[in-house]
Amino acid sequence: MSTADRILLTGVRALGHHGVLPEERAAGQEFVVDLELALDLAVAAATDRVLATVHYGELAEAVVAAVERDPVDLIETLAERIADVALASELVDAVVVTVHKPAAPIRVPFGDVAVRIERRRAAAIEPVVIAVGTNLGDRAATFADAVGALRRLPGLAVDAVSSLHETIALTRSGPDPERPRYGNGVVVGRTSLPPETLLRRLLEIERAFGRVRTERWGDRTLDLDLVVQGHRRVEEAGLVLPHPRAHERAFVLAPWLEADPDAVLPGHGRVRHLLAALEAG
Ligand code: PH2
Ligand code: MG
Ligand code: MG
Repeated sequence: MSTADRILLTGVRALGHHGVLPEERAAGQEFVVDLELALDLAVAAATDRVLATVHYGELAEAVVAAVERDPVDLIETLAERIADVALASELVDAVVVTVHKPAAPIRVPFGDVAVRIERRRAAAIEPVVIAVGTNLGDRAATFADAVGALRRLPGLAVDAVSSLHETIALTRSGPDPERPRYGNGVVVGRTSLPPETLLRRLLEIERAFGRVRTERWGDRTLDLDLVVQGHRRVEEAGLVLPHPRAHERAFVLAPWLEADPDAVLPGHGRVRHLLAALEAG
């Protein structure tokens, strides 16, 4: 399990009718459940809000309900059912479930019998669009190398890459033909990373290409912008999704349309139409 934080809930007891033997089905017996939940507890600690974590009282009651439900033959099956209960909270990354059956029908003296399983949430795969811009140095080489770095990024699969479009630098005061021209391109792919993590990786790549952030809208060796990720709407200090200016930037829309002719910018519509409107206006 990757998250270091844990919630431990042990010795939850409930009566169930699980087992292969008819006597077990009829009489029922005690099952004892231990849970180890892996989830990030930092937000709960910082906010002191139970909504930011898993309420262990509610979890315990859900476990008891899972044991008391319709009988199954195997404690393996019961353990799987309980793992699903624990993973029902989106906050939980992974869970270890131990199901003990201390009164199992074993014809020799024994201490305990149990199964233990570990299950983790499958990472959601979301489509993602990344805009690339460069207007200092060898722009074609920078673009090719940046795409290479993106292809090597764990958790990102690159599906399509536009060609490099030469564009006039857009500055705070409008298009400026005196500034070095930009090479702009777009990479379309899929990711299992949360957008905050992906953005951090993009900034690391920018830094590896010698990007220094001096003035906003200034010349840059490499700019990697997250344009959209799935249907996510994010409004944080360093990250807004979808990108708030993508719809009015031909230097994003034109390469994007080339990489994905069916592209849609959530909240604004088809990239094909947005670009046509920009070029007409
Ligand atoms: N990026 C900017 C500012 N201006 N102009 C062009 N042509 N292409 C860009 O990628 C670009 C820009 C800020 O990121
Ligand atoms: Mg940018
Ligand atoms: Mg940027």
